[in-house]
Amino acid sequence: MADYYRSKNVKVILGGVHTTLVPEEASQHADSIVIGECEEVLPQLVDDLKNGDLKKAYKAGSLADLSQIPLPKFEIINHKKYLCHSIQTSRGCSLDCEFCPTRQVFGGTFRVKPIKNVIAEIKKVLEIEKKFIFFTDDIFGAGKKDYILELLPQLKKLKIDYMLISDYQVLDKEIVLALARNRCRKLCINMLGTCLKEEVKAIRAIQSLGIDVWGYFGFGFKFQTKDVFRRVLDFIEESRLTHASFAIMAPYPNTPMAQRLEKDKRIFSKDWTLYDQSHVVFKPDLMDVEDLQKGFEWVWGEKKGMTKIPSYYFKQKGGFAIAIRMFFVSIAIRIEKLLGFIGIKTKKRSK
Ligand code: B12
Ligand code: SF4
Repeated sequence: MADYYRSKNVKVILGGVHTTLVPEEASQHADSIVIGECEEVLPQLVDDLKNGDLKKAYKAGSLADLSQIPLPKFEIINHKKYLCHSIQTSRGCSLDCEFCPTRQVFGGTFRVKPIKNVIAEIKKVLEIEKKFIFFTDDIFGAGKKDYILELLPQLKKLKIDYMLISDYQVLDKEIVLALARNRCRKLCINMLGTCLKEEVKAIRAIQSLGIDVWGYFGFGFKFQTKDVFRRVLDFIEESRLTHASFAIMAPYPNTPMAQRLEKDKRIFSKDWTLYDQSHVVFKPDLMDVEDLQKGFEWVWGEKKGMTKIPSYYFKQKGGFAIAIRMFFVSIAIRIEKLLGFIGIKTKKRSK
């Protein structure tokens, strides 16, 4: 696409995760690239563009200070086309997954946006349209409990329904209860296909507090054998997940996973169009390439119905429905002991 536009004399500037991972390659298809976060360098880039002095590459001297990022111009988005508003509260992550490509973009640190800025952003999108909020953080709060516990009650005051992505490694009883008390409606949990009994119990406990749980399953981990697909299906049934999504792990360039597999000469394709998490591009540890590809396709086929997300999933609930739900939550909170299962340490994601 970049080559096409350049052939029509349109200036092409590339940025984002892929460009940051392989800047030399991206550079061959662009007039200029931005490596890493763009906030610090964007004003200079625009000036240079105006003055006909565009540099080949821009890279910020430091990670962005999230307290200085301006309020986004949400009004220029065509909101009718989206089921929910996307809001970001943090950048980076406190975990250390071998396959993760975002470390290079956001550094190895976890940074949060000041709560007053998050609230200002939410108020602004609500002025446009009152609808469901999706927190697009890698891992909401990443275990920064004081931040989470201060933010959540403020979300409740705004009367919004919201969903977020998290991981067993950073969830604990206190956080889950706070989510339930403060109108979190959906919790997407990264799943390694370990399918432990403790995970089923944790999911059922969260559901009993009125939070709908979605599972994001990854395939191709070191410890997985070809029976993982059947086990994941049984796990979904047992834990009564309402929605699941499946991905084949991809060794994105320059990640620790890619370096390890590269060393063992196990990556057999560098065709980036296959790095969509639906194709196997490396030789897995405990199964054949074909087992992984076929197993992944089989799981999607079996769970076709539940992988579609109906738009009513995101409808903001009315006052009466919320009152009823909070009544049940207050009862459910008495069964707090169930939540002892949260915080389970699953096998390290890189294994
Ligand atoms: C939220 C999210 C989603 C949401 C998006 C919802 C929404 N409404 O936005 C959903 C769940 C839909 C999703 C789906 C998928 N996602 Co996703 N997602 C993310 C997540 C967690 C946050 C994205 C985000 O908002 N980042 C915040 C912004 C500020 O960061 P940024 O985009 O990198 O932009 C900064 C810089 O990179 C740069 N920049 C970015 N673009 C550009 C462009 C220019 C011109 C310039 C100058 C600068 C620049 O400046 C920005 C500000 O500093 C990221 C992880 C992450 N932390 O980025 C994964 C991530 C982007 N997703 C990923 C993947 C693989 C997918 C899926 C393919 C998964 C799947 N198998 O289905 C799909 C693809 C969907 C699609 N059609 O593209 C991978 C991508 C890996 C890669 N090498 O590209 C990531 C990195 C997750 C991971 N840890 O592996 N995703
Ligand atoms: S949970 Fe893992 S994959 Fe996700 S951002 Fe953190 S380190 Fe990366």
